[in-house]
Amino acid sequence: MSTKLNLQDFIEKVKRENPNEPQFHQAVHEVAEILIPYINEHPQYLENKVLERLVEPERVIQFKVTWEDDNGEIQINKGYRIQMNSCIGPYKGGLRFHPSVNLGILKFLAFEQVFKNSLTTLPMGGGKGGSNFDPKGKSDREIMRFCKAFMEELYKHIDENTDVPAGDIGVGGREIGYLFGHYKKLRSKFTGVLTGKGLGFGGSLIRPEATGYGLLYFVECMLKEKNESIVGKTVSISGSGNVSLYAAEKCIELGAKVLTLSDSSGYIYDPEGIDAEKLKTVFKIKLEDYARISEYIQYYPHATFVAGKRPWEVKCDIALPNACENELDLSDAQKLHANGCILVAEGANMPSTPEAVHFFLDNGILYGLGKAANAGGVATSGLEMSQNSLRLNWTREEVDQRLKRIMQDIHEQCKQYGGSIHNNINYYKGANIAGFVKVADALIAQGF
Ligand code: NDP
Ligand code: 2IT
Repeated sequence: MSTKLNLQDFIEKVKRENPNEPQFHQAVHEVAEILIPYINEHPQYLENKVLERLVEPERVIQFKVTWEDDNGEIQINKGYRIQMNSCIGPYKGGLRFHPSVNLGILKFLAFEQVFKNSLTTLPMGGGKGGSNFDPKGKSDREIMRFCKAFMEELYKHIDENTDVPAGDIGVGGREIGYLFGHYKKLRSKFTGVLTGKGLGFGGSLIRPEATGYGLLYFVECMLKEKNESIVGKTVSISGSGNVSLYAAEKCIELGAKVLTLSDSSGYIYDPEGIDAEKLKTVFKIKLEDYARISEYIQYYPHATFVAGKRPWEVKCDIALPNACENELDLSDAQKLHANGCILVAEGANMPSTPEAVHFFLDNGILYGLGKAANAGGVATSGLEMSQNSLRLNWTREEVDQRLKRIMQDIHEQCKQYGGSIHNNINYYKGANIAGFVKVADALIAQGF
């Protein structure tokens, strides 16, 4: 008979064994507070020490990235790949290029990815990687030289059946192109080793849009459950990157009114709504000019730019935190609630602090956590892998339909495992348990 797990003891041990990794501790705590009561009632998970095994990465790769900037100066960065868990498929997860990147941040992201990928219903394990390289202000050639130098080491550890990276913050289509080109050169192999590739060389239609679109498909499911519709709802979005822009596009298409977008300098507020025409301008600002979101008010002077603030003070029906971890804290959650917000769904990974999460749950705000709500991105990466294996390209409609079905399926899993809290589906509980069960059963079946 195994001793039951105790949350406090478990977290203390994780902290002791993984010092100085606060984001990893936070991600583990979120999962453990839901899973430990469940595991204590299911002896097979307890006896097989499944949770203890899941918090330990299968492999951590850290390497040096040396590259030359445009002034001929040598630059040195840290590169990483966390191969977290492969029991349901090859490691799968993005690469993040951002100055804040460190081991603890990537371990939190890799840990989340294991559960998220399991929820997608596709055969993908979990991983994450990246570098503390800062892409801001770098020339195109510098980005290319950095990507080549990064792949110079990473290529030894990845292939289409082992580990398949993709994009995340600071890594989009341009970077994936350079990384792919160099992998091909080093291995003399054209293979689906990365996802998010260009359409002409193995990429999938809808992959760029998938996280944002998937988020809105999930929001639609959440609202439908409450006999509500998104038509006419006001939406605050943070971020102005890949996830935010396509989330905004889908909001507009579905008939909602998008009020805000942001970046690390502040947010723009357009009281008339950012419509399809204005969003085209934002795409130009971000994806062609690589400029700041504050540029928006040069084009639309009736809008305001609020420097150094986050958009959660704006009155809205729906909030979509789509930028980065811990960007929405308790006071933001309280402001949203006081302003009548009914739903929060996370395009970003762990954007709400634990206090904010519990505030949503305790105050009847519909809360779609990232693991479930933003899984459309990696799900469509999974569909890109399938197409690469088949050596086929599916149509836009086909991929979009599959994405929609996957998001509905994730919603069903949350419903099945989550039960309800304050008359809402408890997505927090449901997503964590549903994601866990599939991985845990596979782990046990494969021995130790
Ligand atoms: P991008 O690099 O395309 O955009 C990131 C956006 O977030 C930018 O607007 C950026 O502003 C802002 N941002 C980043 N760091 C901070 C910060 N510390 N404070 C305030 N704003 C910040 O990344 P993505 O859109 O791809 O990723 C956004 C989030 O979604 C991340 O949490 C990522 O892990 C998650 N995600 C991404 C998926 C994908 O497929 N790309 C899939 C699932 C989740 P600035 O330019 O000023 O830095
Ligand atoms: O956080 C995420 O799910 C991603 N950045 C997407 C990963 C992927 O492999 O497409």
